[in-house]
Amino acid sequence: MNSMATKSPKVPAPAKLPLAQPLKPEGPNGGDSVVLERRTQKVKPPQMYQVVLLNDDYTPMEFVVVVIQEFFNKDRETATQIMLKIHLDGKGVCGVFSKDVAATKVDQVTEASRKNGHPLQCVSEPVEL
Ligand code: TYC
Repeated sequence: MNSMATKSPKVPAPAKLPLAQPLKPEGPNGGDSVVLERRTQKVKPPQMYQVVLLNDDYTPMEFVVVVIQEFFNKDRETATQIMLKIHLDGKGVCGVFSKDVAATKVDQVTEASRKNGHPLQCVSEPVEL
């Protein structure tokens, strides 16, 4: 006897699944998903360089303040604070730049200092991470 043909179901049919949802997803991401693997990061930020002025006994304070204002775009108050820090500690950072820009700052400061007869020393050094 064919029960399907003669009997009506005793339990209601389950609610139909939404059409968009596959009945049998292929794996945890479904059928058409792209799986991204985690990789170690390859792109690092570029090494930056701090431009440092060194103290000496001969360069006038006023000249150093003007140099810091002109070449490192500091206002007079900030430039004065940096100059005094150099005077007291022996050295001080005037700015942080890419390698090429830092080298240009060193050249500009050194040239201006020699032209004016001052022994002011300016160097660049890689910023520690
Ligand atoms: N020590 C110098 C003076 O007493 C001033 C000075 C400050 C020089 C900073 C260099 O980088 C310097 N005249």
